Amino acid sequence: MIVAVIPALNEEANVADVVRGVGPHVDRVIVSDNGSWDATAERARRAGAEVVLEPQRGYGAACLTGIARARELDADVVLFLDCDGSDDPEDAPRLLSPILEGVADLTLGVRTSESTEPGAMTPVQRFGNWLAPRLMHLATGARYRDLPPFKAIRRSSLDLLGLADRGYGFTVEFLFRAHAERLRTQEIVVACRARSGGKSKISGTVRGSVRAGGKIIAVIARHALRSRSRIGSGG
Ligand SMILES: Nc1nc2c(ncn2[C@@H]2O[C@H](COP(=O)(O)OP(=O)(O)OP(=O)(O)O)[C@@H](O)[C@H]2O)c(=O)[nH]1
Ligand SMILES: [Mg+2]
Repeated sequence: MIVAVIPALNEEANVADVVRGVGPHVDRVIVSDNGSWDATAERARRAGAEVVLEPQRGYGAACLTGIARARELDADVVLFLDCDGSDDPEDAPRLLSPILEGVADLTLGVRTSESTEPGAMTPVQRFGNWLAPRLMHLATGARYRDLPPFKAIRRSSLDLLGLADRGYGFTVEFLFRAHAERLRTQEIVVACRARSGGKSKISGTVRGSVRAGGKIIAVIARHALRSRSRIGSGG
């Protein structure tokens, strides 16, 4: 069974389109509602999703609660995408097929400058998405091109990762753990569109960018120290 997990915080303007867009490509759609105070949950249900509630704020917290539900449903493959309309659900089959064909455990939707709609990312966001993979490479040798919200993973591989970051460090932890577990990974270029409605929570505000950037750098530094100490101890 293929389950889509969509973290959502106040995405009433976008959730129905995202759910309806991805629905035909998966067996179940889970919207992980991060305590929205708008009509996100109701619109998600009406569009055909199952809604799980994660009252504690945080991108990672919302993703982890969605993962827990996917496990209960005994998903074989989990597809993650954002709820702001920036990921194009029509790219889902290209992310899913290497996993379904058995040639990859993880597929990452990479946003390149050519595949990104003008204005879809702020300069700060572009810089962050350029810098973070470079720091990650320096820290542990992991090579990635992006910090992708749109990705698919085999359930058995996801279970190996032991993910726990409840905030903006979620994606970085995901990638580091995938590298450590030597998952067969494919990076696949996907579209990045402008948020289709509603308000930006991270990159659109200075406070959000600083908080997310700081958290991402802290998680990278933690993994760098861990990988040094492993080298130092010969393991
Ligand atoms: N920022 C943020 N997003 C959350 C949270 N919980 C769930 N989300 C969802 O996570 C996804 C990514 O958040 P976005 O606000 O789009 O973050 P972004 O793509 O970095 O930046 P913008 O699109 O410019 O806001 C969206 O679907 C949000 O609704 C949370 O606590 N904080
Ligand atoms: Mg976004």
